[in-house]
Amino acid sequence: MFCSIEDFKTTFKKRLETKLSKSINDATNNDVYKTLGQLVRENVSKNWIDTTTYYQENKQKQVYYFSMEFLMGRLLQTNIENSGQFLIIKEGLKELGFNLENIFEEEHDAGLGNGGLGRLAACFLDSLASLNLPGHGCGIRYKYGLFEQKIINGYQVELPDYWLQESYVWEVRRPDRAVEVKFGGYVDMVEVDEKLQFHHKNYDTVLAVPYDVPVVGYQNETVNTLRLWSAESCREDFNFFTSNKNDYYHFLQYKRSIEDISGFLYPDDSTYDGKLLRLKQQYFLVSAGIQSIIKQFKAKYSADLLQLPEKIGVHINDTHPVLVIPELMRILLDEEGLSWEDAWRITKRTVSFTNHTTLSEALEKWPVTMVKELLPRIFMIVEEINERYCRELWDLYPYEWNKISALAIIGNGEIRMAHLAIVASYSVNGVAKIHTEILKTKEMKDFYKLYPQKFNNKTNGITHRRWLLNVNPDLASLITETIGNRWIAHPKELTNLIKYSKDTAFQEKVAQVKRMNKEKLARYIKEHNGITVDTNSIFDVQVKRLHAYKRQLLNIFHIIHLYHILSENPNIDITPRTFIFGGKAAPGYHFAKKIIKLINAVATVVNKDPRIQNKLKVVFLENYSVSLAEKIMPAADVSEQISTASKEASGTGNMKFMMNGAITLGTLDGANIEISECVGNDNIFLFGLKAEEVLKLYSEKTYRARDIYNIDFRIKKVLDELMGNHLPGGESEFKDIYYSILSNNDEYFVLKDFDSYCEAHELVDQTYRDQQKWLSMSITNIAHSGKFSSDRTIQQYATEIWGIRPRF
Ligand code: 26W
Repeated sequence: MFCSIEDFKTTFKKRLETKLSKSINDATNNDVYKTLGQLVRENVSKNWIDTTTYYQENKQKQVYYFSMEFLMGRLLQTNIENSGQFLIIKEGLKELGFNLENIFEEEHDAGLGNGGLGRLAACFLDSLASLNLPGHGCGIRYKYGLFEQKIINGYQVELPDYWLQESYVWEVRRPDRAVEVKFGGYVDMVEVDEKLQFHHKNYDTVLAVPYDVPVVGYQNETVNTLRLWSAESCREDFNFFTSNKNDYYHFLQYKRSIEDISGFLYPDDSTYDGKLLRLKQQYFLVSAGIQSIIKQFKAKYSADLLQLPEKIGVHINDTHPVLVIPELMRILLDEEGLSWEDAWRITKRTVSFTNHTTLSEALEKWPVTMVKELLPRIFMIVEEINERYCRELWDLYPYEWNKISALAIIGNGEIRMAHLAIVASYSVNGVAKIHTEILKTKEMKDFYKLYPQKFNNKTNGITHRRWLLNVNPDLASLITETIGNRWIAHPKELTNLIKYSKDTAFQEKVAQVKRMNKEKLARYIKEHNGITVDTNSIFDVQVKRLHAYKRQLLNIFHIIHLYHILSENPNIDITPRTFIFGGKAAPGYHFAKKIIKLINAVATVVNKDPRIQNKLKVVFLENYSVSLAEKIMPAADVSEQISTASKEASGTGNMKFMMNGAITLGTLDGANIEISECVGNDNIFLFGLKAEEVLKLYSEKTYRARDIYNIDFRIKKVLDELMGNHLPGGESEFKDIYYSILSNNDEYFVLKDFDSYCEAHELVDQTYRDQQKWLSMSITNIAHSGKFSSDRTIQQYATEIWGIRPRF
């Protein structure tokens, strides 16, 4: 730790000289970033070692959060703030001629996730460490993270994200902790002393090498670990080499195929795609993680594996790591020699599971043939779990074949991963109240009847340290000036702001901060999109993955409608708006990519039409990512959360916006419902069908999108625009969107909710004119956002699911 600015400056200059052979006068921002990153990591090392040693010596339970995705973003700012060295470093660098904010920009995002699920995992790690809780992440060190998005000619183009090009300052490679993961081959069964033994033979071995990243708690001396596994070929490859007739090229190909296992993150967000490489990735993560946990456990508790559930929790982030179940069983049965009954009891009491979606296309089902071939022993175990479980079902529901086969883990030649997760875990949770209710009453209804005690809700949260303290320092200081700094450790205390919601002096200060943040974002937009936006306009933002159910289409239809109104009547009195979009589409998701093109096409037309007189601007920000979100959230006035009710499990962007004073314009879906309960209906703009209404329309099949098209001339005009030749791209560019609405009957009720959405926008427009009212709404949102801190969420996981306690 640096004890003074002078101390920092001296150490920093010395390091720059020794590591990069540069003097301070020659150093670039990137040199400063690398040097500073190294120093900060070294500074947290002592606490990291102490925390790890404490966990090794102390016998308290620890949790491992298994996730295929950790969307960490940048770490320099968090690590500096959390280790309490911000002021010294900022001042020191300033004296050396550098601006710390610019240095942050040098860091490449660790984009090891797609969206909500991966970012949630990152927020959870921050809260675990900040609450001194013994919880660690276990993931994959993908060589390529989520693709980089470029917009060329209005279309999304994907480029590889080689985030490791310039070495990653936060990681420590630990080859001594590497483990072997086995794929393929066959299983030999032999009977020894009337007991069956299983010998896996002729397999391919992959070496899993861990790279540890410190997770620094907020000014509290706790540093937990995010362990990311990388696939490498191992020495035994030599056998391959010699047994394959010295075929060097073949050998290199084989090596490459092994390294490919941790080669890239699958860019699919919410659609399951049964690719063999993805299955390999899942087993690779799970096997490496569980082996290393068991090794550590045995070193600490000798061999009493019956104690495992009291000492270790394994949490699975959606079904992607669900193979932890058969893998743990395999180790307990085959390597540790436990009986099936003991192994099963231990496993069931160790694993807990979160579901993150009800979209049926996202539910993972792996073909039996694929699993059998790639993971022969794992398949046998899943089969045995299924058989025993089906026998129990038979006792409960004799002769009810249909019911039993619907509930089975294996059916129609597939393994249903969600079923396996529910049956073999002790806790199943949804991520917002409505989502958990839908799981209990609809998607997982029969399982809820079987195991009511397993189901519980844990409404998502976000770390207020990153999403308020770090990204919006002026708002954070204003809050501290007003109510003191206890909210940083106890975010619920933000409610103390409520009494200032109507205080005009405070309102003016909040407005001033928002104005400055908007100016900053406006500069970014000018620089990156070449568009000048009016900072007095309402910044109306929808940033998230592109998906039909999230209904970016509803938003852009409304913009086209506003454009029609304004172009017909340029003098109409509307509050100027800047509509900002951002988000990536999965590379194979044709429809989502068309929506990106449509947004950009509308932007081209609207932004340059003189009749609009700058009252409307449309901006699509390229490459939405954690670091871009950090620039957007503080500057937003309106947060668009407009999914078809019942479809968005929770949403977490909604919480980030709210915390920064944006007002939600949303449907009663996911966590919007809880946000509206907290702030009250006067402080949110709600519209659209409710979840029950949506579900009813689906089941009754009475909805006819074409009827709305025929009756509502505004909608007709908007849709016809898609088939006309006003928009760049020509007549056939948007026909798929047009037909998805009219021929495929508008699966997500865009037309049905259009009128109500327009009304809500009218209200936004009117309300914004009354700045006092608007600011009071904005402050009320900030004041209630503490409930959506991931500290609250993690506290609930810790006490209600995992049973772990803080170390201080
Ligand atoms: C296997 C393909 C696949 C990939 C990702 C299937 C499913 C997913 C995720 C479950 C999708 C996801 O990110 N879900 C989001 O999780 C967030 C955190 O809980 C929620 O806030 C979002 O509502 C939910 O869509």
